[in-house]
Amino acid sequence: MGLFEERARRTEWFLDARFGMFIHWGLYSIPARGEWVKSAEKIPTEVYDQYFEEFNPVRYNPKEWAKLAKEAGMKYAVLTTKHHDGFCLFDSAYTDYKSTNTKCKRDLVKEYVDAFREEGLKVGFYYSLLDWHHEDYPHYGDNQHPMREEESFKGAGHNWKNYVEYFHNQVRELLTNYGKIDLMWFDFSYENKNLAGTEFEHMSGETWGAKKLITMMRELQPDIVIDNRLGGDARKPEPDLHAGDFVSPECMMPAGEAVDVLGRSIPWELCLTLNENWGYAKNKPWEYKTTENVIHMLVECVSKNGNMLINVGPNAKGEIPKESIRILKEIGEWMRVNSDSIYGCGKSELEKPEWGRYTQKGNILYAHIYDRRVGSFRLGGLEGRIKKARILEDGAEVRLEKPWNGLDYPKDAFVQLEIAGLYDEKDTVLE
Ligand code: JFZ
Repeated sequence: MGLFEERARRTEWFLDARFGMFIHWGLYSIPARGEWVKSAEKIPTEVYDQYFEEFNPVRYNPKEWAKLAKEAGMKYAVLTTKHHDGFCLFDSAYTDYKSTNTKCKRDLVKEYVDAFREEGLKVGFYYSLLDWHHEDYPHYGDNQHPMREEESFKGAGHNWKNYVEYFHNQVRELLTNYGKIDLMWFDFSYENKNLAGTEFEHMSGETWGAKKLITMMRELQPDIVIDNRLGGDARKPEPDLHAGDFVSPECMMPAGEAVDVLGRSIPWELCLTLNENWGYAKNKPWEYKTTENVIHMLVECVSKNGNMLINVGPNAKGEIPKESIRILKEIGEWMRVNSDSIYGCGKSELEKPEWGRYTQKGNILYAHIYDRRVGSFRLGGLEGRIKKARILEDGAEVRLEKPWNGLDYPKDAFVQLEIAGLYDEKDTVLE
């Protein structure tokens, strides 16, 4: 099997799932100004260490997180096992900078894995390639580290090989000690100019020892789905070994589906904050996105063959913010009656309509109607092809008017159209 086919096989559940929970949690939940706070405010290590001394999430109960994710209709989750600050939420043998050495003494990753598994959700790990704590990670003159005045990468005397070995070892731990792991989310590759501005550091691909890393990972967890932030080209007909199984657009909605150079669809996932912060931040209620907005973005992703990962940033006590809980529960209410138009669905063969979005699964076309029209509702390009039309939420019949194929519909109704005559029985594969 070629790498393209292997990717397709591995990502089958992922494409079916469409919707997951991202969890950014770590020491930075204490200052509550986002996960970049150490770098953004140039906080010296000794000062940041006070959060390590203090960390004690007494109300951490991942079973509640898992229940919430499930209630929202999410099918998988991704937790920051280590973010850029280097703090590990798991009991690693390779560092002291870990949750089991804080007041709480708990392996937070283990409890997360057990809780989400129990709810039947797929389990993923986020792991930061950057590490502002490890002494061999180059703390050079870029915006990745608080000590911007420090020496450049090449001159600094950091033992890069040590760091690579360290993080490979940690990935091995993560993929050995916690049972089956469904997804790995590395973050991130970049190009960096040294202080003198004379050289570029390619913090990507083989700089991370990517091929060796991936080979090890595939041995430990043959089915694991991996993101594309190790670098590598996912768009080649035969994608790079370290290109990953899905692409992760830069926190923005792509214009259309992701395709390789041959025009074949590539799995992708949009990650999204509810409040402009990944790590916990004290947000005002009005800084949150609206539920409707988030649902529309989920639909938009699916209408472009993509997934959506919604972020929550639990606080220092281990609780997901109330506003996030409210939004996720409201999404759950919508999903309870409309998830048929999300799971296993993808891009429709029809153009984006002016009144909303289409998603499609086989010969069922889901019309996500956002705008009320004047008079009856006109569908373009479907004349004579609709066998029947139903409201997805309650199964109610929607009257079809000819010759216009106009529909009477309530605003925000989701009309399930079954299209007749498009495919014959044998030919159900969409292109
Ligand atoms: C990264 C992290 O720096 C951030 O803290 C958060 O974890 C987010 C999910 O991932 O942020 C990025 C990384 C890469 C890009 C954008 C944001 N990018 O490729 O443009």
